[in-house]
Amino acid sequence: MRENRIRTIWAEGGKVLSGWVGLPTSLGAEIMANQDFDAVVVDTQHGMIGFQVAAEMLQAISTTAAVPLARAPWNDPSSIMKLLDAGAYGIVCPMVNNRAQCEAFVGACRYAPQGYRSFGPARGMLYGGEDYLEHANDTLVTLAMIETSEAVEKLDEITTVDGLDAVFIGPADLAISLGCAPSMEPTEKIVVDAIDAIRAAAEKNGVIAGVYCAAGAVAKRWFDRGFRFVAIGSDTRFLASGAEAEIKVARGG
Ligand code: 3PY
Ligand code: MG
Repeated sequence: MRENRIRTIWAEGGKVLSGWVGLPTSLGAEIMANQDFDAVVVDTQHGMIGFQVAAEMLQAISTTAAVPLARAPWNDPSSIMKLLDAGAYGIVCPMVNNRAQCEAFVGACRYAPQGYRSFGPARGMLYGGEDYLEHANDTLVTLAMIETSEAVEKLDEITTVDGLDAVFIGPADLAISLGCAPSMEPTEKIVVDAIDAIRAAAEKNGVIAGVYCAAGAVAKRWFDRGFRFVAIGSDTRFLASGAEAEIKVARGG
């Protein structure tokens, strides 16, 4: 089976920088994947993306060295399994709040006996290879989003679930859940402390700590603080900020 570069980078002690796409376009996904990202996440939760377009976007990302990942719309086995069948090499799962939810998520990504994924990896096998069934459980990566106060209270039970590779912080939902305004780089002590606790629990229990952010400078700060999977969002923001910057220059402002 084709290697999952994310696993290789982690095994070497390295850091994974991921892109994040929410616009429903395979060409857009291909453009992002041709930049120097290690991976690109197709966001089917908040992106304007249905399943068919998501599958085409995964195909587009697969023409590059970036690892194709997807965020599921919810912790729902049917959408998780369809995204894996479409060739996602890992799943980011929103709102994983306790052990039972984490086990349900990880189990949906693994074939028996480790999980309960149903077999039919139509595109997964094209991308991964003929021996997909033998190696998928050890190749695909699972990233559980920690973005509620309940999840912060239950960090130990979540981060000790067998087969979980990483936790991934959604800073906006986490801030809201802790009574603060949503932010891509929260500064309130209660949220900063929660983020530190998530990273510490991940490290203690041998899973990778990841976080979403909206700027390269913030991504660098997270890497410096020990996070080993950072996603910079997103295609929509890059499009708007690129246009805004050029317009400002053109208008002499
Ligand atoms: C959050 O910040 O809540 C996210 O889910 C990032 O996409
Ligand atoms: Mg969120």
